[in-house]
Amino acid sequence: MDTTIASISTALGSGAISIIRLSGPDALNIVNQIFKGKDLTKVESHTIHYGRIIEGTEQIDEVLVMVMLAPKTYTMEDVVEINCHGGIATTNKILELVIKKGAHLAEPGEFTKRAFLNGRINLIEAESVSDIIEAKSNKQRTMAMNGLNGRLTNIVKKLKEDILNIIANIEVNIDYPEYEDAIEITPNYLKEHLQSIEKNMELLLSNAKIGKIIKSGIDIAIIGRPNVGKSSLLNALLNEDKAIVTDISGTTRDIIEAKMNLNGIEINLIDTAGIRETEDIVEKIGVNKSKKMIDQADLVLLVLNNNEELTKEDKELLQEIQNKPHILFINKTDLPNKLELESKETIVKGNTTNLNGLEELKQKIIEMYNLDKIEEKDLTYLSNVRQITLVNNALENIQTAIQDAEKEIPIDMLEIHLRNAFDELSILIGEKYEDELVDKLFKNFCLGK
Ligand SMILES: Nc1nc2c(ncn2[C@@H]2O[C@H](COP(=O)(O)OP(=O)(O)OP(=O)(O)O)[C@@H](O)[C@H]2O)c(=O)[nH]1
Ligand SMILES: [Mg+2]
Repeated sequence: MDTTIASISTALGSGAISIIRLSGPDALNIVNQIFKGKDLTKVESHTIHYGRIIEGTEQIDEVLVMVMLAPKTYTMEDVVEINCHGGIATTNKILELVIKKGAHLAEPGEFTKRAFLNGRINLIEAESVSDIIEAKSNKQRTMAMNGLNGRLTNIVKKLKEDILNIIANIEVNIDYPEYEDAIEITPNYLKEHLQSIEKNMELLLSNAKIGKIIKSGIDIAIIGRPNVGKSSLLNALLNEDKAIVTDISGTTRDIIEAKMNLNGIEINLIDTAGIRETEDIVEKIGVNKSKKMIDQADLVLLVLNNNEELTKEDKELLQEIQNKPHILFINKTDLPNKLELESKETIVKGNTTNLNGLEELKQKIIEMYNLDKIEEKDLTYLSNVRQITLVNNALENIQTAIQDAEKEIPIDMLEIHLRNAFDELSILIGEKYEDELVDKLFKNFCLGK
């Protein structure tokens, strides 16, 4: 980290202003060489200066330069930000100049990585920075902010503290058995305290499901035989003519995706090719994609035709979705009923001709995922697979320790699992880390952050 890095921090394109950011020991010197205005090495920290960027005698742009000296900066290093006119040519030109003067082109996420490595933010907070940038809805933004402002970190730290307390008491019991005022670690004491930690971890994990919904939305695959009205349903839900609808079986050949919003949650609707045996090569590929979607989607919306008797294909599909979260939509209720279905499943009846049953369908989805109960205020959730996996690992260790306590296994053996759980949570916050993993994590960030 003794190098000075530089990058364009704003989105590239036409805009009023672009920012080129530098961080590192030479940031000031580098910018000073191409800046005509005040001597930047002599100005106070956290000040802004008007001047011109020059290359030899040529003026490149009229700019404002922000000088922020270590350690009170984003990276805890000297940071200089050049605010120039927006647009690709000027912004790239200034970046090129600072690179010529010795700055290294920053990798994606490298500024935030430095903020982490220099101890200004922990890993949860660093990941939240990326989430804030990616946030497209208010709920996503609030959730990311609760990662950045330390709410999620505090929950994890409290868990760590609880585990550490038990470890400390075990140590005292082992090392100083003669101390009478030490808490005696009985299997019951352990069970009681570990179960409370277990409960809190389980809560964190079950809430993570809400977190995933807020962050990635819900993928709903519309599945069914040809001609039952899948594409019509997609169009009706979107209130737009997105997919081609005809009375020819096998109209939809490929996956068609579209987004709608339910209670502030993004719903990714996926219309698929009608599933049937076919010799048509193109249709066959489509049918295979549809089948794959049954596995991949969060929820399957199986469409049946009210105006036809249940076919062999319908029955196979009903069988296939048994172990997936699903809703049955019985379409074409404007036509005479011929379908008989013995089922206790979640069924919604309606039709896309008069748009009957669509509100009920939306309501079912809302109920299924408790979308009406997601509070805007307290959205403190684990926000990615890394975080969920680590809490899961910690939980497994706690559960093993509980079983050990029940079997009255010696406490020094049991303590190993508590230390493992503690370590997993340390990795979660980034108090313990491997360089390679951290490198990988920040590579997913956008450039300039
Ligand atoms: N009467 C009636 N006809 C409908 C309804 N929904 C769809 N249809 C008609 O059913 C036919 C097939 O509709 P699509 O939406 O293309 O069916 P699909 O399931 O997407 O068919 P594939 O793409 O071939 O798998 C069209 O002629 C639609 O107009 C409905 O609710 N009532
Ligand atoms: Mg279709």
